[in-house]
Amino acid sequence: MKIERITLHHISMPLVSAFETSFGREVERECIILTVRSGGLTGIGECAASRDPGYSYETTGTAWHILKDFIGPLAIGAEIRTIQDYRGLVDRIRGHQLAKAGLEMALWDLLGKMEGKPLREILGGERRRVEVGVSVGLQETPAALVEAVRRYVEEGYARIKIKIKPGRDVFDAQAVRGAFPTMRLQVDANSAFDLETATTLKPLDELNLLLIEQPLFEDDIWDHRRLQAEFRTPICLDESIVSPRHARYALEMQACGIINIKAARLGGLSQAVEVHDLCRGNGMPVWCGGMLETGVGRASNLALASLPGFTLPGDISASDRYYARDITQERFTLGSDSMIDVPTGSGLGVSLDEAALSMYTLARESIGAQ
Ligand code: OSB
Ligand code: MG
Repeated sequence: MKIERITLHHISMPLVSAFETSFGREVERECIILTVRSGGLTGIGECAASRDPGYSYETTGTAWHILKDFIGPLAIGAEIRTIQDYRGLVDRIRGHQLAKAGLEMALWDLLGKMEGKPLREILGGERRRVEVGVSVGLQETPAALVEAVRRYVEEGYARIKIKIKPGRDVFDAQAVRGAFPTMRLQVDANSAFDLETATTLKPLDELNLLLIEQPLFEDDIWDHRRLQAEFRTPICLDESIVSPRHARYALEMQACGIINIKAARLGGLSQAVEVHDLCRGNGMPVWCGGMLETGVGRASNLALASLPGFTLPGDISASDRYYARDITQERFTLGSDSMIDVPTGSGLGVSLDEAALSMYTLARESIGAQ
């Protein structure tokens, strides 16, 4: 396919409730929606960079710049037959994984539409429904957290993740565990601790948690290896795994017991599948993380999570956990057994609700043919 035109939409969507982590509090979620035209078809992608450089150094501002001034111009007019052709083009751009992943998603959508196949099938996914959980942000008090968790449990979520930070860690987790003694529970620190402060987390080892996600620095795999040696509970890496190489380092160092796979953080679905394959071949369980995606990114996450190595529930909640009105016509709902159906239409299997998209759009810009 020849990429004729790429349009970037910088959007800001109100979350149904504020989402607070160790790196900040989001009331509105910003991201970039990409539409890519080729041969009469339009592919849709989502770049998960958010307003602030909290989770990642990338922001909507840096991703806009990299997409508009570097990735876009490389892709426009290029003959892209496979996703590997696209990877060859963007490999010379250092870093900026979220930006690269955004356009790659739109290309997968286009490829799927050209072939008339759902993304699940192209990626080699086997499941038609995937098991999911919900990621619950920091709340005012442990009691409020327990109440928030209770609401999600009543909605049918069978796996809960709570965010922790120094001072809001063991006590919060104990409160939730006390209220839900057998529920599948995990915690996520988003890099808020160091080796020294992480010693205070030791009581978490008594709470029968599925995993402790990214306690230490995002660029540090070695200290996670040292911490893992002190904990029975599996450490799970999120921020640290920005490429298949980093996944190999983590495996070789035994720095973690589990890896959170996010296509966005890995620079695209193709590298997410590579990490999946590597982990599967080495007996390392993986699960699909989330970035508060719109229906576009959620469709991509569901297709990815249908691959056989995803043996733990993903952070892929129903649309109404995030947004009152999403930008896709399709809405994802929680089914029985804490599962969500994987889309079956060609490509991502979702279409844009243009009115909603324009309502949330702060800026729009196109490059390429008219
Ligand atoms: O660390 O997993 C994370 C959201 C934004 C950025 C990073 C993370 C998260 C979440 C929410 O935990 C997952 C989701 O429901 O999309
Ligand atoms: Mg995380």
